[in-house]
Amino acid sequence: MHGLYQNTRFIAGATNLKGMPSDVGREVAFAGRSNAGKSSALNRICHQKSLARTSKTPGRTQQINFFQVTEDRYLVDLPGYGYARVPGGLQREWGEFIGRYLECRRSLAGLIILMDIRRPLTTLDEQLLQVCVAADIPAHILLTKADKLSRNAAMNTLREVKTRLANHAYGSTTAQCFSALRGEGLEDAQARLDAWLFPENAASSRVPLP
Ligand SMILES: Nc1nc2c(ncn2[C@@H]2O[C@H](COP(=O)(O)OP(=O)(O)OP(=O)(O)O)[C@@H](O)[C@H]2O)c(=O)[nH]1
Ligand SMILES: [Mg+2]
Repeated sequence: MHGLYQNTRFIAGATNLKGMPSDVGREVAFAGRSNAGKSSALNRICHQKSLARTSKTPGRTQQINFFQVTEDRYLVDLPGYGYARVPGGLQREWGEFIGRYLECRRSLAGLIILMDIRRPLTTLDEQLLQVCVAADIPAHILLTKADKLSRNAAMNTLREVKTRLANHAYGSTTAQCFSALRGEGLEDAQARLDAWLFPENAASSRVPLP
């Protein structure tokens, strides 16, 4: 049982940088294409059904939503990118907004990038990885909806993604399979969040036992 995230609650939605909660403490943001499964992953990780709104209609989350885990630790649901039916001008605005958020936000400890396991590492995903490298933000990829593939196929995709990351100088970016539906990969994802949000706990758990 993992209790750290289950009391997470929505605290603010922002459509511009000024509307964001003050930049203190630590936060981890969830980014990815529209419909990649960001909100579903957040809900699963927090053991709540409707903390973040999920939808069959892509482009549903159109603002940056902040969720408070504990006093000054947050999870952040970013608007999805790459939804074709959003007009170009608006897409650019979102891109700029997210870009500025990634570059300016001092409390951002890491980025979870979600990709549908059937369509990983699109051009837009790679652009996001480049921003992470340039801004020195650690990134971890969840290959979502892993339940849509056989275990073998999922593992093959994961291996290919890791090879591509290494070949593209995103070598420090880690990746795993994930299913919000089945809970696959939940513990690994939580461990990654723990390390970014609660480094003090990680440090103490590394103390060797006598
Ligand atoms: N089979 C399966 N479906 C999933 C999984 N995760 C999400 N989905 C479905 O994918 C769709 C999109 O999920 P969301 O969590 O709303 O995706 P999102 O990335 O937050 O989407 P936007 O906010 O619109 O950018 C919904 O119909 C979900 O039920 C999963 O692990 N397995
Ligand atoms: Mg969403």
